[in-house]
Amino acid sequence: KVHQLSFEQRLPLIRNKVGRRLLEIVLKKQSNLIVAADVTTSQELLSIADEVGPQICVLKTHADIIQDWTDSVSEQLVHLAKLHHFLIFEDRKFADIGNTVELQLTGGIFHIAHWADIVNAHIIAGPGTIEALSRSAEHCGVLLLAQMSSKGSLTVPEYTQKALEMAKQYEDAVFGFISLGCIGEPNFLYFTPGVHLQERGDSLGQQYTDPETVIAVQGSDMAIVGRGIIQSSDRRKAASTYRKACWDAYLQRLGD
Ligand code: 5FU
Repeated sequence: KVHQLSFEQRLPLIRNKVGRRLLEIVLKKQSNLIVAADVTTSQELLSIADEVGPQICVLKTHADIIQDWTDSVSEQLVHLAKLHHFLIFEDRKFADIGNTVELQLTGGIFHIAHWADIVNAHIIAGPGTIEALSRSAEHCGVLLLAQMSSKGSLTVPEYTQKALEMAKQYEDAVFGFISLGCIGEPNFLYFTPGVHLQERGDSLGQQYTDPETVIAVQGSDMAIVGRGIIQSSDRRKAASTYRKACWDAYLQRLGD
């Protein structure tokens, strides 16, 4: 199932306001590129945010791999997000019972709910996980993991279908999915990791697809690129190349 509605046409169909804000940014910057800033120091994280910021709609973080995380890091990140007009997606993949998720979201040393615009969750523990996210992070948008890019992933079609059903029950909070392409209706957005222009995979089960296949053929909306950009010697240039490849693939899908 591949949607040919434009982002302009889908914007009013999206119930969650972070999802709508994201599409406004996507349209304004002509960018459906998300960079996964998987580095281990706050200095690297902030310099990547500054370098690729103008090219992206979302910066995806894993706060728990930053060795020197403090509240000041999130403050500086939020500042850069405002400066370059992107949203921040903490890829924490919440997966526990609602009560624990609430504590993980607000407590610890990361205080994710204070600075993340987008968070995500596995559906393995049932709707309590999403209930907790929608209650304790009402200004956040939520993505559900419906499929994963890694080899041997257990997200069989029935599981993916369950993710869709759960999203429909929490449409005020959930505005999209982590999936390999379009798996449902146009009132949700589809985010795909495992995107690379050169590589086919890594030694730990990651599987890569190119932007054109992911967006134009498989019908995904947003491409998530980590090492394809992060490991480049010129990150600005790499981000600009990927932005264009992802946007052209979106235009190609509309034109098909
Ligand atoms: F949910 C998923 C998934 O199924 N595959 C992923 O690769 C998330 N990811 C994340 O996307 C992963 O945690 C990395 O942050 C990023 C991919 O990075 P890469 O360097 O482009 O492989």
